[in-house]
Amino acid sequence: MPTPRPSIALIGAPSDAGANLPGTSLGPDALRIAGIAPALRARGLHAIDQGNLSGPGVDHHAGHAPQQGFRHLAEVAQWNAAVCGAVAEALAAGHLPLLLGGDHSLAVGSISAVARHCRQRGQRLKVLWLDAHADANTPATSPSGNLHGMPVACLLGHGPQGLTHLAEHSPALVPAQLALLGVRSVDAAEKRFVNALGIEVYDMRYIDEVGMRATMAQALYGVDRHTHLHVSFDLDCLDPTVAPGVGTPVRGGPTYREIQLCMEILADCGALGSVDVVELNPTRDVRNQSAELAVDLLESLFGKSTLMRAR
Ligand code: 6HN
Ligand code: MN
Ligand code: MN
Ligand code: MN
Repeated sequence: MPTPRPSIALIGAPSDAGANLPGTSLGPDALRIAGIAPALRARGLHAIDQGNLSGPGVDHHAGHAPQQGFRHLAEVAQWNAAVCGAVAEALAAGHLPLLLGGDHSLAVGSISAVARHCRQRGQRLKVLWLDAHADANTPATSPSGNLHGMPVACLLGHGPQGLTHLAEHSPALVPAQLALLGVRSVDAAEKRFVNALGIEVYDMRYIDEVGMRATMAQALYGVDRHTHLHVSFDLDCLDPTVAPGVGTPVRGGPTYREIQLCMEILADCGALGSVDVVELNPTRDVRNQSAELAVDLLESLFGKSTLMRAR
């Protein structure tokens, strides 16, 4: 018997408070213009667009230096509290939350809510972090003070109280619940942190050497249909030749076909429970192509297959 497919709650979080540049605040609407809700509905899914959350704006042009290692911490914490609340509500209503970012710091709020939900139900949780970066800086190591470079550390309990205790229990995650994929730009201290904590990393060298299929088999080892799989998809994971619309592009990412295969394999595992799509910066994009690509890849993540024959 096929498992019933939950309704998808689209939650817009138009913030750039954690980013290096202004512009990710335009991300949710660019994804809507690229047709995210109708694309999911065309797959027979029930997609409910809950509109945008509200939160404080920041003035990136003011050139504020980091304070105690952070830029815009109060604003980022406020956005994350709103995201955490909205994702928790969606999960409680039985929906599959799809967070439309916004910068990647917002994943602290969404994953804190997901982790609490799983903890309460005794459900196994796996978080797959698709990103060019490790996002594992702490205020002591961050070269920029930008909070989108710190969510992994915050989720593991290393960060400011306003981001480590969003859903009471801290740390939200233990390292074994997390795998990073697509990584190719890591700061020196960040690398030490990731290795010291023993976080699973499938970097681009690994993907080049073993291929996406074997990489995904490793990354999904132990994930079954009873697991809650959270996919935190930073669009800068993709090669900038296919997805230029991001604030921190890094060359040498997966090709269109490689990331599509990744999405198809994720769909096949049948464990998808929540998703973030973040770091889309329409001011850096070309004719909304990165938003359209994100929609295309989300269709694959939600089960659209390029297979000709049933397996
Ligand atoms: N992202 N490691 C750099 C920093 O400033 O900490 C870049 C972070 C980019 C974060 O793309 O979500
Ligand atoms: Mn400022
Ligand atoms: Mn990121
Ligand atoms: Mn990134």
